[in-house]
Amino acid sequence: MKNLHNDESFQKRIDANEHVEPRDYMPEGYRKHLIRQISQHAHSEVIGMQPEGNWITRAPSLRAKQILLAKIQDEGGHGLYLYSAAETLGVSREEMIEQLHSGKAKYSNIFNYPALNWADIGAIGWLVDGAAIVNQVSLQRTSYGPYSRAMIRICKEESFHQRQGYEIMCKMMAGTLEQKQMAQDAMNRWWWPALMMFGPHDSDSPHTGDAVKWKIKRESNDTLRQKFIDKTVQQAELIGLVIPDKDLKWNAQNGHYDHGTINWEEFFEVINGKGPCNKQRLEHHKKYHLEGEWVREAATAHKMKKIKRERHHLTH
Ligand code: FAQ
Repeated sequence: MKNLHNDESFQKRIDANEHVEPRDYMPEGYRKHLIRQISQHAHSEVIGMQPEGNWITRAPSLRAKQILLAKIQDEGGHGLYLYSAAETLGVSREEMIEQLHSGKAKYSNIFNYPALNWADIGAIGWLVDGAAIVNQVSLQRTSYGPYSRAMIRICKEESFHQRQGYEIMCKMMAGTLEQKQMAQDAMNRWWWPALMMFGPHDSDSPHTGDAVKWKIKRESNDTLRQKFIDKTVQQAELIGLVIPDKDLKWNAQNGHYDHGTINWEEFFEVINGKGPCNKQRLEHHKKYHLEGEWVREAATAHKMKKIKRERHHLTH
């Protein structure tokens, strides 16, 4: 069945749960969808280093600093796996960065909010990585081979990140009244944007239809959001944090938590460039991208020399 060049045989492969590999036939829409999603995912990992990077020098202990440093380095690595996975679809790293800088490519809404104090580092690890991992565990079974394999590696590291954040929240909730208030305040600010990370409701998500048909998405935005809510509410209760949603309640009939209305107006403003930190995040990325140009040049020159040397060995 492999490599038959038409959309019907492609869909048969998808229905049979086969992985699609870079040289296999794929419909143009499938390729485009993946380039958009994987590059946005990669940009999110890299831009996501900024709110936390800001706290490396102010971590409250050497232990906390080492853990945070390792976590942020992991995020950079995740970005690299994902850029490489997207490159297998025929887009270059330069094009993807250019699309990020021009605003054509998005990155996750969540990284446009500020990390104001140490409790925010706990909330990011616990809620943001916690939401990311629910989505990424599902994406391990995505139909595109390189994306799926990148997700398997990423999930191993992401579960450590979630625990790092939850540990900070646990410590603060066992601390002074002021620390408890800081943790609750961080929870109040990060909860709703974390729910938005899963994207619009299924009924308002233009890409879900194709994504589910092609098994790029194995579960819908709402299904994943619900999974995240169900497991996180219990973790919050365990340490005495209150979920900032007066409509949140256990629904014994369907075995899930019902939640209040998400502010989609805020979501669309943020993803369309009008969040609290959009400008700052992009300017920072552009500045350091420019400053790193000599590194890229040197690395490319080194690579070219190596290729020439290897060719020389082969032909002599
Ligand atoms: N933010 O039709 P759908 C992390 C856009 S990794 C911004 O539902 P789709 C690790 C969407 O692009 C976090 N935009 O779209 C970490 C589309 O607009 P477009 C990143 C969003 O693609 C932790 C429009 O809305 N993870 O955090 C968002 O089928 C800590 C309509 O939406 C991923 O990217 C959003 N949240 O589903 C790092 C996971 N949601 O492109 C550092 C992979 C939707 O047409 C520190 N991505 N939009 O202009 C996905 O699973 C999917 O792309 C969704 C969106 C679920 C995000």
